[in-house]
Amino acid sequence: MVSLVLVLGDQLSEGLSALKAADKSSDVVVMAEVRNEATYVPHHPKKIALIFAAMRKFADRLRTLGWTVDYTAYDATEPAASIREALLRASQSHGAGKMIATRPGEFRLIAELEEIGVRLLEDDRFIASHAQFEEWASGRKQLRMEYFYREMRRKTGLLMDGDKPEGGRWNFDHDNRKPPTKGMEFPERLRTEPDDVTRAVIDLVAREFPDNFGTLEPFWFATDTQGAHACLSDFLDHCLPIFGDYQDAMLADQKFLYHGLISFYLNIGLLDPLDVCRQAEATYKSGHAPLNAVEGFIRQILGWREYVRGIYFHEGPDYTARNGLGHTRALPAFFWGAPTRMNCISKAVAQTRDEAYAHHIQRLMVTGNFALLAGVDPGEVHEWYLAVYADAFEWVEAPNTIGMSQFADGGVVASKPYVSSGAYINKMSDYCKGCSYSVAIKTGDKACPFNLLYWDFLMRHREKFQGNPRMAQMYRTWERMDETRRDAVLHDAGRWLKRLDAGEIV
Ligand code: FAD
Ligand code: DLZ
Ligand code: SF4
Repeated sequence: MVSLVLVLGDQLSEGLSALKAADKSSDVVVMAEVRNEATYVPHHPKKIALIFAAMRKFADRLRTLGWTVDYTAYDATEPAASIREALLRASQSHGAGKMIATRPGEFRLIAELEEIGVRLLEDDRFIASHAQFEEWASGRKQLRMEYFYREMRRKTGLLMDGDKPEGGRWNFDHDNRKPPTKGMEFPERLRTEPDDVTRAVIDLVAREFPDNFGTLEPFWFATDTQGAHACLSDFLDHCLPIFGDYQDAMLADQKFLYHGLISFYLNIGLLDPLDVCRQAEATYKSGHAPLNAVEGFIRQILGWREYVRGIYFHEGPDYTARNGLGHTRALPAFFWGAPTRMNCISKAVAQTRDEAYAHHIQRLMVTGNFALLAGVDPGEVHEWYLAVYADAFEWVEAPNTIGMSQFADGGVVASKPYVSSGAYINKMSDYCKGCSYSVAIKTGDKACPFNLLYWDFLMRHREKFQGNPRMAQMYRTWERMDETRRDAVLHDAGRWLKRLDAGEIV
């Protein structure tokens, strides 16, 4: 009897476990562009276009490999409601018995498939299996990425010199994270011109999702494996050697700096994480890129990416609802492009709108830092990140947002909240130069809001954090401050937040 093999929009890998378990001579692959997936958050138009175009090309690729593919394109007048509906329809029309799929990266969809009896197979496109993560996590009080990463280095042998880390250290961040300097040169990044398939999808997305936040064109993403590999090679050749040095730098007119621009390809299955790490390691071995850069880059994938995936499944379906700091403020309208006088936010949001991309420090220390300092409801912050970035799928986005950025999981991912005043943003970027606030001013109307909110946050959560050894220094600094100054800071922070809540342009 025919079996159906579901392939989701972020499962576009020829080696997918569900495909490996099926028989191309008798089974039918089901792929569907559906309303529920396209609308569970208001995805950035570039993200929808990337996924639909890559799905269509992957379906064609499977056909050339001999598979029968039942593909439902997004029908403007009557889109299939859900993956479940598409599967049930296909099951009827093919008289299928069993349905199999690779386990989705989101609990919502796992439940939807389990309800209709789809057999779920492990997603083995990761370097660590669930069992390996659980084995590592078991019995540990704290699940810190750094220790997981070391274990992954040992397991894979990446950047290992026997049983020792290459270069004598596990982590070369000490040599990384420099502020931007004058005269830095940036390579032109490879952009992929849309072909006819992608062009048709762009037209569809423009028609069907006209009100979603985000600029659809120019559309520059690769939409197949070959194109994604070309982008990876371009990065390895031209950017990786300098990747580590300026990993945390931010520049208003340089959106990509030396970053990989590969998360969206990895997350939809066009690139394989272990292969990417091995290619990066080869650039070190050939002498093309230094160890600090290559180690830093490999850590992001072998360490952070694998770790957050482990955390999402380890913590369970209630993770996205956590709100450990009890934050309730509504997400300000400037996250959706309304005007703000804060140049750093304005630039990071504009870049997000235009590219469906922002690099890690923009996400963590600008938008994320602001939301945390201002006490925004982490559920709203989570939905925003899930919507606006082309690489956003819940398994990777939620631990980064709920955990690392908003500290809403009570410290599972981060040992202390990632908060900073304007000084950090000023050190790492050129945003403050063009801002109508002054980063050097600590109180009053001209004061950088990050300066005000930083202390306001620390005081609001004093009980929780003042005993944290990593935060003790901040509380000591506050204690040393003159009392009149302290009162002024808290007063001005309260006033600023009131203006924010009243909808004033702040
Ligand atoms: P590079 O800086 O070149 O890094 C190389 C690769 O390492 C990335 O492609 C990515 O696959 C991996 N990586 C780096 N950092 C992380 C991390 N913290 N977690 C997981 N993988 C990482 N990343 C996503 O892929 N999807 C998301 O939805 C997502 N949401 C985030 C939300 C917040 C609040 C924060 C702070 C970070 C988030 N990240 C997310 C992590 C990180 O910002 C992106 O992976 C990175 O910016 C992607 O750009 P790049 O390919 O140029 O990365
Ligand atoms: C993100 C997304 C979008 C926009 N559309 C589809 C779709 O129409 N069909 C599909 O199979 N997958 C889509 N996806 C990806 C899914 O939302 C993703 O598989 C789940 O969130 C699990 O990670
Ligand atoms: Fe952002 Fe403050 Fe700098 Fe303005 S002064 S860009 S608000 S950090």
